[in-house]
Amino acid sequence: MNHHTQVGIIGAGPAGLLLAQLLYQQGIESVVLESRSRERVESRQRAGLLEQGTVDRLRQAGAADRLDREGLVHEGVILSYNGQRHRINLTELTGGSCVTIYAQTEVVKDLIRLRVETGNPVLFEAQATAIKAITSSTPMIQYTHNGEEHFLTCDFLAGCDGFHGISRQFIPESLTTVYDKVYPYSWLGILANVPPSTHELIYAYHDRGFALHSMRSPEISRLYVQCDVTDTLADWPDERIWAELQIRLGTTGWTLQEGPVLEKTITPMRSFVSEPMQYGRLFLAGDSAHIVPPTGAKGLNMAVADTGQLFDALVRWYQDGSTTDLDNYTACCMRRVWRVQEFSNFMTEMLHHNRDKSSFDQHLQESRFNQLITSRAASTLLAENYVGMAAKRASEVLS
Ligand code: FAS
Ligand code: PHB
Repeated sequence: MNHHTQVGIIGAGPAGLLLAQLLYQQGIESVVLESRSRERVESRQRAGLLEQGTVDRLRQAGAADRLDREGLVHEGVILSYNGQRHRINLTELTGGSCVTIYAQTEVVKDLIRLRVETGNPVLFEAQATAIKAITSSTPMIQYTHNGEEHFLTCDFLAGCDGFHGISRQFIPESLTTVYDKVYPYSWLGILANVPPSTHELIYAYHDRGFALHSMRSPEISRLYVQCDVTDTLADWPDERIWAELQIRLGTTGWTLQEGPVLEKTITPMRSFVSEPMQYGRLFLAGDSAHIVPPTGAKGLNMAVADTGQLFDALVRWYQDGSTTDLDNYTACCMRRVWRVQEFSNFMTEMLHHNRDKSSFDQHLQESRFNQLITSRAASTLLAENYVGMAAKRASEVLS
């Protein structure tokens, strides 16, 4: 089948779905192509923490009713170093900003439901296989759906197909610069049917490895332990996970509640940037252009920030034909992307145990933690980065 739309979107993750909904509100039509089933996309456990900017964009899109009812608003976060805890008062240090715990699975469900309710197509199990005529005014996505070949022409293409998607490959290699850093450890994450043991997140450095105490609801906990890159789930029976969590998160007078493990996954840790984020009428948004280690809780939030930037630029083009914001898309995104890459790297290096590090570097790591708990300036910088203020202001040079 040959068909046409204004904006062709590859990927029904947060980036693709939010872009489609924002465009719909402006009367700009789009088609979302998603290679997996709706059930798979809605059930994949991933991010859990939303910046204020992300919540604002979801409200703008009319997709935040359930988020506003069920999201857990956090005004602080706890850092722990070998059992020594310190609370970063996010709201006090940032003049009122906070973060919200609301799972990516729920964001995706809310956006898909909106898309379906407005009668706009998300084609599930539709695999984009090629992108053509990218530098023409009618680029085309070739895709397979229900065993047949289809061709979608459009004004613009949004490559929202994640790190393993195809769109990044259609930017000529001669124009592309890739920045890549692979960390020597992974995260094992569990979803547990047990109420969280604290009402805020705990990021813990321990000589045995990093651990994170997060949550999904007052009934469900989300926890992570650092593991080796060669580990598999078979190396981590539930008993071992809980034993390590007890040690790494433990502190005097506090008990971590344990419960049935509902889901278990291992995620590698990587920092990656591909520049430029555009070529002709193709624009990348989200993980298709960059990924960060989840220590800074930024992946989903960066995807939403890219989407907002691309949406604003597309609306300007449709309204007055101006290409200024589209031409500046990569430059504007990159300032924010590198600010977030730096913060995610800082949090990852500070909080993970790396036995290959020299003792000198391990002392630097401990000193960074001590600066956070003794310097208001240091903890303010962390708070601004964590709530997302710093990335939003990445272009505003102090007078
Ligand atoms: P996504 O990867 O979410 O979506 C891309 C979509 O495109 C997918 O649904 C895919 O099926 C589809 N697609 C790919 N190729 C296609 C093709 N050829 N045709 C059609 N569709 C195609 N971030 C955090 O902030 N905190 C976390 O704790 C965290 N944990 C994570 C755990 C894991 C295992 C992973 C992989 C990522 C995690 N992230 C986390 C980052 C994650 O949340 C991403 O930043 C976020 O999903 C980015 O959203 P999108 O850019 O929309 O990409
Ligand atoms: C999560 O709840 O899944 C989560 C929260 C904060 C992070 C990473 C993951 O930094």
